[in-house]
Amino acid sequence: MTELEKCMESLIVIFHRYAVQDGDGKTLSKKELKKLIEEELPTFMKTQKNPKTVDCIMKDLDLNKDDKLDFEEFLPLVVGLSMACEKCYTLHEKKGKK
Ligand SMILES: [Ca+2]
Repeated sequence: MTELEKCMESLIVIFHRYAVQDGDGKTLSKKELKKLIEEELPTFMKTQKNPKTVDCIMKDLDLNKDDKLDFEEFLPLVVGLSMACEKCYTLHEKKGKK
């Protein structure tokens, strides 16, 4: 597998690892989302001072308002964070060149 394929597989595996915890393996409940963010995105969590962060993320991502995130609804979180990381990465690159 290529690196990108491995990344995609990891995303799927991690999503399902947390999604199965309440018996429903297809969606993340708020509790599962919180656990996923705390355990898999600890650096992001540390930058978030607001205790309501997870609630806000859930609200933003839950497009069909069923209080659960399916894989499609979960992806924008990863995409959004990746874009934020990429911006930092670009900044550091520029700094490094100077
Ligand atoms: Ca939903």
